[in-house]
Amino acid sequence: MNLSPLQTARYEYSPKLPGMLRNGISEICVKEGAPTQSVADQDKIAALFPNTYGKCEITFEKGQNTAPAKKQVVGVILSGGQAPGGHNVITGLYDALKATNKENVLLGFKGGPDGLLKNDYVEFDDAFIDAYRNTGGFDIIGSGRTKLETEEQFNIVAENAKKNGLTAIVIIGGDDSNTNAATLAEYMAAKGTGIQVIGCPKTIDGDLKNEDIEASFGFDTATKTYSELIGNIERDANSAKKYWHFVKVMGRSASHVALECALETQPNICLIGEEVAAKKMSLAQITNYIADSVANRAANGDNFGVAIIPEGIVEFVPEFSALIAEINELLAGEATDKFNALPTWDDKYAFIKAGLSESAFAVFDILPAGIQQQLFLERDPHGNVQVSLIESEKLFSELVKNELKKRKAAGTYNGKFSPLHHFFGYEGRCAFPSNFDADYCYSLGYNACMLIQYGYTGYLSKVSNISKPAEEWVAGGMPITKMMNIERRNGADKPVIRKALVELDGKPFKFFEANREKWAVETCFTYPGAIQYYGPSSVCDITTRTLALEKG
Ligand code: FBP
Repeated sequence: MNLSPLQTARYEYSPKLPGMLRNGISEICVKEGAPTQSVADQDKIAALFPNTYGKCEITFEKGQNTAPAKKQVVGVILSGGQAPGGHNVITGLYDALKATNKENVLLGFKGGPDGLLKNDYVEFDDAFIDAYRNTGGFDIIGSGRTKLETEEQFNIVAENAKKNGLTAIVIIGGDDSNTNAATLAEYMAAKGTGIQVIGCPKTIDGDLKNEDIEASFGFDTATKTYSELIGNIERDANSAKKYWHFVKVMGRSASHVALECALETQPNICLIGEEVAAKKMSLAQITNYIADSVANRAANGDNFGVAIIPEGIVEFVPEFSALIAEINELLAGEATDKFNALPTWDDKYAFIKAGLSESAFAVFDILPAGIQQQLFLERDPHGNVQVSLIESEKLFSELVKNELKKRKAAGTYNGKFSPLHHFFGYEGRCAFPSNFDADYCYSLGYNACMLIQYGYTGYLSKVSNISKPAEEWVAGGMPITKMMNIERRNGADKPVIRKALVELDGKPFKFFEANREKWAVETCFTYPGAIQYYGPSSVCDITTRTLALEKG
């Protein structure tokens, strides 16, 4: 393998563990806290998880390790979208297993949950693990999005687990994957398999957090990577003074990534989906909000700027979601074939006009032609519009352009508007983990081993107090059922981990809200620069602005 100088250097990096895990395995004891309850729907969740509900929160402390000495054979999977630090969860888990007992075994199941279903795995050894320490990506074993949720799938997983003598399974994933981890843990307990299941909180989207989980891993590195790029674009914009940059950033649904990047870079505009939904903002209102910034800056001679658009924005615009729901209905069943058979876009347009309600068509009609076609041409296998593929950065720049034309005609605007478009998503998901993510992930993996050794199941590996230096971090575990409630999914009530959206009364949003009026008109850009791995701790170990504001 050809190694870059940074990769070679990162192999040597020793991730920092929480203070209580630093004295060696024989010096880690466990303290049980109070029994827990789910965040809502307690009776229903308790009934669905009779074997794993209501368990105690646990914290590790310095003290004599009293866990039973038992050989562990652990299986691990990476599930869902890539997030920087996933490799370190595995290396932390491996190191802790080997430090506990050299005979312990770690199997990596390939391609996400599919690996467990197909019994496709690799056994890790030192050389294998060493090649992935402190590196980005999920290429160590790959990932996948298959959902583990049916009884039939659980039977297969249990069979394969038995075949390999597994004592525990570690699932590294987001809210859906950890919901499935809780269900699998319950299944394994109900069947008396003795196989424990532990989850680890991953996602760059930052929406797997709550009063127990302060941050999902990967959010720190991904937002730092996007913020570096946005800061560079801001500086280019401020140098050339001729472009408005519309930057879409990942985050399937929640706007945590957009908000964090805005806090890091102070752009002129940042849309927050949760606010758009709460205020029931229309496309016209959002367009006017951006156009006002463009016009006010133009009045000061600044015909340039930067706007951050969250990937999930359109689903939060009520009239847009209503339009999408109608399109999905319009093309249900055989209608899709009928639509596809129409020879020209004009014929298709007439079909759409006849099929949509007046209000939905009014929204459709103001969309740029490219977006209109995208809504009908790119659909998933069920015929639904693929909202994540909608180029919302182009949608809003086009709507703003049209609005500015009107203002020009009315004599209320006399600037120049040249938009450029960017989408930052995949660029950040496999970056070398920041020191924070390298340390946090290694600790989550190490901690997962401790939970296994002490016999826990249905727990999420938990490391808290993470806005402080690693020495002060607190390691432990939380029953996954504590984070669950009942939600409607695909027409049925399902127990799921509650997804965390941006809180409009939370400190990060409040800070943004208090400053954005000034940022919209003045040039207040800040330039975070590239992630630093070596140098003063005040530069290299800082975590996100979101976490710093949340934790005061
Ligand atoms: P997870 O929720 O699995 O962590 O993935 C999040 C994400 O990175 C989103 O930000 C993005 O919308 C999506 O994955 C992209 O998915 P894919 O990798 O399948 O294109």
